[in-house]
Amino acid sequence: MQKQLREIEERVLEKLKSASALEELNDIRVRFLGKKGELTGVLRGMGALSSEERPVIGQLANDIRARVESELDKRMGEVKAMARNASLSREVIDVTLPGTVFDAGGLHPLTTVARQIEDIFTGLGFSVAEGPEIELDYYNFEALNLPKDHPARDMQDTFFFGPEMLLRTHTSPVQVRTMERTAPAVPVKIIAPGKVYRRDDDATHSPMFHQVEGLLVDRRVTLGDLKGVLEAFVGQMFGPKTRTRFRPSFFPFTEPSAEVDISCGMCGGKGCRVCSHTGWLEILGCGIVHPRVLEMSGYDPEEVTGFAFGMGVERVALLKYDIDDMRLLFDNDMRFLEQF
Ligand code: 2U9
Repeated sequence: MQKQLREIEERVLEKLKSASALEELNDIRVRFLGKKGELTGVLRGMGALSSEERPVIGQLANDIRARVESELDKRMGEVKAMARNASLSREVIDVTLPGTVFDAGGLHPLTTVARQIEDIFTGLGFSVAEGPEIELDYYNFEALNLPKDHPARDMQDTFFFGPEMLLRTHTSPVQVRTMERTAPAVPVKIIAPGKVYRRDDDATHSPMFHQVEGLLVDRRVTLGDLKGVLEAFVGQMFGPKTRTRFRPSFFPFTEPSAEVDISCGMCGGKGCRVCSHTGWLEILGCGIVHPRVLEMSGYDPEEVTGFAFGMGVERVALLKYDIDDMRLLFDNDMRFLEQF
């Protein structure tokens, strides 16, 4: 029996040496050490041995089992390491190959300009407020002193969904909603950037465009405050040498109202193609908030006053970058966009 055990041991160790796959090693484990394995089979026959022989053979069988198991584990480790190395060498990366070049993305010029405008006003202490693009007639018109039959409603050809719902034609409803929420507390000092919609479509108008409007309501706000804020804005946006000009104008929601021109950056005010030979470029509208507008949103016009302004982001971008057709901003032609 001793001989038989030694012979099994020799054979197993031989097989282990030549095995090169995990499946082979598992087979060997089952065939020799398993419940129906060879070694187990031999041990079952130990009942026939004498009581002197039994412990000797038992000891030998245990030693063999231990040796085979340890050799098996060792080989398992080696075979696993070999498999790992083989897969690593298949995955070798040739770092000398040319890489894949990805084009870096960039911001759309409208995004850049909108953020610049926002940064300047937040730097002056304004907060950013937002609101819905689908609005009620009340917030877009009524609360801004534009009742149903008001002729100035025609200034902003509107997309209606029904008698009371529309696509906002300006971001002013955001200021109205903010005042309603805040009244009668002061100050209200916000800008409202966002998309607006009007039935207009040509080289200088798009049916969807972007506005940034501003509103400051507080005690004793004056036209001087409005001029100071807008001059600070123009200086930062178009350069400190840029001059401003306030021309009287009309809006139903402000009184008095003005349009603001800046000196033409192309010719320095001498007159050129860009400024239609006037030396001036119109960039925004503004005014002192109409007392009725304050009143409708819960403020006492005897206690507080306010100023407001509004500008088209596309218009500012056209002026800043000397672009002559607004549609270029919406065509998504990379040859155009890559220039910014
Ligand atoms: C409230 C009160 C007053 C916002 C204002 C303008 C003047 C203005 C135009 C500029 C070019 C619109 O994009 S554009 O077509 N806007 O001239 N906007 S005052 O006045 C407000 C707003 C909200 C409660």
